[in-house]
Amino acid sequence: DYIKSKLLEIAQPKSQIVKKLVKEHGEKVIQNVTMGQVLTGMKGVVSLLTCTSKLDPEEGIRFRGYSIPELKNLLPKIHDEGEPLPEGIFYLMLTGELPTPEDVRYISEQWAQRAQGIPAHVYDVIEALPKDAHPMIQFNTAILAMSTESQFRKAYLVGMDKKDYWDPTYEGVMDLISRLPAIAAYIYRRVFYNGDHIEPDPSLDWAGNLAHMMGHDSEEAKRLMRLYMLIHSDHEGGNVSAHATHLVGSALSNPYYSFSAGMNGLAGPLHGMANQDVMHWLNKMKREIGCEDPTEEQIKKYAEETLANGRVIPGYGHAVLRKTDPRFTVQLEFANKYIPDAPYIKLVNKIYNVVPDVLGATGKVKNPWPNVDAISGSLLTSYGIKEFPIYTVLFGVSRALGVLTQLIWDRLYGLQIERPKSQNLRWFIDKAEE
Ligand code: NMX
Ligand code: MLT
Repeated sequence: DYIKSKLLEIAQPKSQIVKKLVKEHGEKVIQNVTMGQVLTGMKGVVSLLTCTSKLDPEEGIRFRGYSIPELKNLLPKIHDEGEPLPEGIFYLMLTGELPTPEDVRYISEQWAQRAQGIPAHVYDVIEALPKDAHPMIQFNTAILAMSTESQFRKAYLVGMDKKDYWDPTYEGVMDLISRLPAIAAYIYRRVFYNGDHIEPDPSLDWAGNLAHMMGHDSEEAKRLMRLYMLIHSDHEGGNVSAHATHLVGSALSNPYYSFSAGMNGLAGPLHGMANQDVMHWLNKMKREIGCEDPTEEQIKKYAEETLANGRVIPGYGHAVLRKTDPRFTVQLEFANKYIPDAPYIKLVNKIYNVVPDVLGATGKVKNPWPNVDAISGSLLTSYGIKEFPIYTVLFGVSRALGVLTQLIWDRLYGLQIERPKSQNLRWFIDKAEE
């Protein structure tokens, strides 16, 4: 595997730098941490080393320095008019370099081949769950069940030098990523299409194959899936799914355990499940107002009622971003280009005109602008993928690309177990009085 030798070459000097920083600058103070930060979710506390992507509050995400609009031009595509292949962003996050079309083809082939190795018991485990178990429960159970295949654990037991941990991690990550589309599609067809499953097409790319196995075989649906998989892939290291994956991985838990931890976090309504909740919020609004096309005035009133009832407006706000999420914008541009008249997209636009002011009027919401989830479900629905409970699973398939490349880098850097200090309430009260 030429990617492995390339990776080692790139990583060796970097891991030396990490060691040197710890040894020679370990005592350097890099930040003051306030009590408020600790008691409100550690926002802004620099406490992680992440190389795959970085989030600017105003500009949004950059993957290894490249913004989403830049990547739309720079990453290889199947069709000139199409969307970049997620294989390309995986390569970029892993190596820090832009891939050639050959690199992308190589990864596509690797994943198609590795995807054939899903053990039979994984499907048995899914089948043992009730059909109405949320797809995220089924997805995560399948991920854990796949950890019987972990090469990391086997190599660890044989007795492996620490400097080689990254190698079986890489193998596990490649296997796991390759298999997620088949697992997600299996759950989708099981829950929503009476278990009428569709075989993979190994000639297709990773995201195209996912759309195909879900039964959405048009070129348009595949194009949307490529975009979806690209933009959800990473959001620097501190978001719940990335941080949980990293934390559990720091105990040298294998990639399956680590990713499963991340997916448990993604299933929370303040994180990845918000994409499903947006659709519930929208549809409840239409039902309560009693029409398919509510006016901006009606939407405003409904949004105000949501807040008055002590609920959040899903799809809006962010812990880091302070402007409209570029992942929202790129989806809106896609929708305006291909399906400008879709009723859900019109509704998304109206909500965008109204909700920021409603949230701004509270005086407490730090970011009143839409995030990635404010539109992704409406876009999927408009392309015929109407089953909302699968949306967070799709987010999870994509998120694997970022959090698992970072897991490989955690091992390449030789990072230690994560173990921050906690204190009880007395300690904080005493600090306040000091
Ligand atoms: N609707 C209503 N209230 C909100 C919203 C919102 N969309 N966003 C923030 N607030 C409230 C928040 O609950 C908090 O209230 P309180 O002081 O009573 O606890 C207050 O505003 C200050 O919160 P912030 O500092 O602005 O936001 P925080 O960093 O704590 O949370 C989110 C960030 C994303 C969790 C929050 O904006 C939210 O709950 N949004 C809705 C859910 C959502 O869309 N999540 C998806 C995020 C993206 N993703 O895919 O992961
Ligand atoms: C994400 O994509 O992880 C979300 O926007 C949440 C975050 O960045 O905190």
